[in-house]
Amino acid sequence: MSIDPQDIETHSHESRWFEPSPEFVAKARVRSAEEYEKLYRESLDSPETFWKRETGDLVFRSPWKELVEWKLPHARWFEGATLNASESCLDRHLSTDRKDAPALIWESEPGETRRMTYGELHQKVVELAAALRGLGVKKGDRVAIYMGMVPEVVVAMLAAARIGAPHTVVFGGFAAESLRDRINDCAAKVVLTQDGAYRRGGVVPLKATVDRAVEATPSVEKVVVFRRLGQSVLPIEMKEGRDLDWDALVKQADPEAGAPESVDAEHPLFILYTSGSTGKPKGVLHTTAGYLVGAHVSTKYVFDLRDSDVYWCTADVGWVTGHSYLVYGPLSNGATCLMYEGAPNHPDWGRFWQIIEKHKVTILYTAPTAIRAFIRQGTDWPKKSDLSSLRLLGSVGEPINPEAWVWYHTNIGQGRCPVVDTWWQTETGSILLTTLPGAHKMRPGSTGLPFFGVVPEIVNKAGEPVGREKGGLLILRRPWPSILRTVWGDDERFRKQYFSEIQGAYFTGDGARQDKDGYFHVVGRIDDVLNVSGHRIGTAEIESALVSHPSVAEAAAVGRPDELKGQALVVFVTLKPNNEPNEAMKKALTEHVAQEIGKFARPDAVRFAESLPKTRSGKIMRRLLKDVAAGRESTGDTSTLEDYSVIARLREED
Ligand code: 7RM
Repeated sequence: MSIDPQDIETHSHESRWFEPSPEFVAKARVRSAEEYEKLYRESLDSPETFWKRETGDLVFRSPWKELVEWKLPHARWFEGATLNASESCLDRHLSTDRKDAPALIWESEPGETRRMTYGELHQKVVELAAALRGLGVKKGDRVAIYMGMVPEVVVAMLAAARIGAPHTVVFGGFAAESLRDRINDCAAKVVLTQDGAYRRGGVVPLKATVDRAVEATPSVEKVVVFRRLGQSVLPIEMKEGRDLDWDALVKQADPEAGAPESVDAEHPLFILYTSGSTGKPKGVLHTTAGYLVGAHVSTKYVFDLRDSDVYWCTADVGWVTGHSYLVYGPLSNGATCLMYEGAPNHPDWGRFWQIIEKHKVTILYTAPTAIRAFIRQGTDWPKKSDLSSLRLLGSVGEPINPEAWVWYHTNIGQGRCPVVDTWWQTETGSILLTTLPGAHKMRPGSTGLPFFGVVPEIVNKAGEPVGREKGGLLILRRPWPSILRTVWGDDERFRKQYFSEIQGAYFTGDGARQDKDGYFHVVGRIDDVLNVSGHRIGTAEIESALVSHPSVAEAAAVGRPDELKGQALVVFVTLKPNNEPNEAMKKALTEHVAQEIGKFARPDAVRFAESLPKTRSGKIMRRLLKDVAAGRESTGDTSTLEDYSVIARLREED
């Protein structure tokens, strides 16, 4: 950690409350702050009772003997239980009405729709599981998945889980080298892919990328190819002896061989790679029972799911949000999930809203980066569609600035839908900080309160609580079921990264504060916290002040080494259309920040940018902007950067 986080200053003047509507509350699972408090207390004081009741529907083949064992830094949950995650997500619904209810409604980028009931999805998973067994994939072998957003990617994940083979999904935007490194790190035996996918009207050649990656992956024996586009749209080469056609393979398989493997609670379910600021990506390992319980219970309460809901999580399956809230959480709850193949602006910026109207989506879960992009395009787009089916909105991935929150609540939720701002990480596996939509009032920019079983605290470097209205490090005092178990192949890195900073606790890497009402505000990665003339301030605070200016669409704040001040404040700003990036604007924005936060936070430099460098899941990469601001080359992992030309352009403008 580069700075002493002791006194991150708190400058958000947000004090507004928004209440869920009485109609929403009346039907909600948890209807008041008191009810939440009771359940929360139970989850901490009588965890056995709490988790026994809340997991009753998950199908444990044998019950657990010990709820949790916490031998720092290793947690083990539900020891003694055996289960199969695909059985919990699929088989358990077959004896109910859900068998014929849609599990997936798929909207392709060109506009086709496919529906798959729980019965049909189950059938496909059984067949592929049998086929994988036929290829010699055994319990414990790793299966890599490099696909787009098609129902078959869900089939692939659940089929791997069915035979006890941990999957590693690699986002389809990664280049061959990144895919190769991830396959090699976990020594995957089989790669599941597809010929290509539609994206922004073009075609992404996934299979061709796999071809290049597997030139240097000795562990890979077979590549199974789903034909999404067909040979006439995107011709691909199939290598004799290595590459197999998905459909042909599945046809030959004996469905009898697709029975679920019984696995122990702590059996690995998946490895998901997440980039560190330096060094190679970390393979975050999640295990079966704890992860599934975390995803299942949080989905049920945070999204307050009903059988009548059409639930849409816009995240790609290549990210943890796609794993927990597109696949394991909603399917284990028997939900109907919408899945969209393409880009939010194809063929135009109205696409999301048309999809909501067309499929009568009731719950939308998306990211601040998308919301800010929509704001930039204006309110005319959502106005063109009927959004009256929506009843609940969610946000995840970054701090959402109050302006964007209110825009989302007003223009998409039409003032009617609660917004849950959910904080969590790849490592946490499931949502840990949030409001519950029918129980809590909401404060824009705040992620709310701890979810059941979660004990967050804000501390200084010595691990002492800093109290309310003070910034510090966000840590978690107790293990929760879906905590990562290790970094694949590097337990020492796991210990160092998460358990060496604060004695006896999990360190999130985030800076945060609790407001006077106890609501948590995450102000950004602690490495990004700025030290401006002795004042420590989270990037989110400055960015939020900038975005509250009517001309600003998006902003990123970083520090630049400065001999006099220690750190000079440099802000990168993307303007809304029809605004001139000139000196007058720079001055106006500088004054605006001084006004909103204080003179000490007046930026030393304002730089205009067409777009900001982001990860492929939409997070601003401040680390790279810091290098641009300091005029130095970037080192460290850039494989997650969405568009390298953004950085090149920023450097040119220097
Ligand atoms: C789910 C996901 C994790 C990091 C996390 C934070 C930031 C995520 C919020 C947020 C403020 C939120 N996993 N973050 N959600 N910050 N408010 N609601 O994003 O591993 O990719 O990223 O994202 O910094 O540590 S992740």
